[in-house]
Amino acid sequence: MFKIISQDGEACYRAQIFDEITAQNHFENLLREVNFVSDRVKIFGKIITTARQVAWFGDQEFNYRYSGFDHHAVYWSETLKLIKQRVEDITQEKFNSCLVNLYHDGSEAMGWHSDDEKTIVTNSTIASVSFGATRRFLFKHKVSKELVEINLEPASLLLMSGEIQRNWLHSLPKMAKVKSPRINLTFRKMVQQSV
Ligand SMILES: O=C(O)CCC(=O)C(=O)O
Ligand SMILES: [Mn+2]
Repeated sequence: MFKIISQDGEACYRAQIFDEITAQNHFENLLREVNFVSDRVKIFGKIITTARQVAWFGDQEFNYRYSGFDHHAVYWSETLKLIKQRVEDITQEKFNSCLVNLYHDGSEAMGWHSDDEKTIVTNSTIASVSFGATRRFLFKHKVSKELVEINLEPASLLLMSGEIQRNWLHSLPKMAKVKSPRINLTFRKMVQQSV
């Protein structure tokens, strides 16, 4: 693990939490097994259907509301269970839900945001695992505007914890030269689960 942010919250990065073959298997199984659907987000009051696709998993089926929309989570798939176990072994923390994002290529991205919704336990760790194409990932401090950049490689683990969501934004910028897909999983600790 190496620290990339240690001020006003914490972020650290670890490459290769799975060997190459295991990572490739997880990636292919997720692509095949997960029922990805387009996301709907509100940007400047306008509702947009994203090309990026998502799926929610959790300890139980529940509805998670964000960006003005309900998202339905289903129980962990076998592949998700294996990945979650590895993440929990490394972090010694438990996660009760996961957002899976599929970016078909570098034209798909995620804008500046922080994961500070009321449905997430305040200051809890978010564990982000990536498979497939390597993509840039940026943090921006909300006040100083300081930028921190990291490449999220396949099989890597990025941990965000402490007050990072309160003080920093993060984004996954477009990368025109990336022509292959990437899957990202963010393991989270949610409160308020309504079935
Ligand atoms: O794809 C990524 O690495 C970022 C995903 C993210 O920030 C999120 O799902 O909240
Ligand atoms: Mn996020």
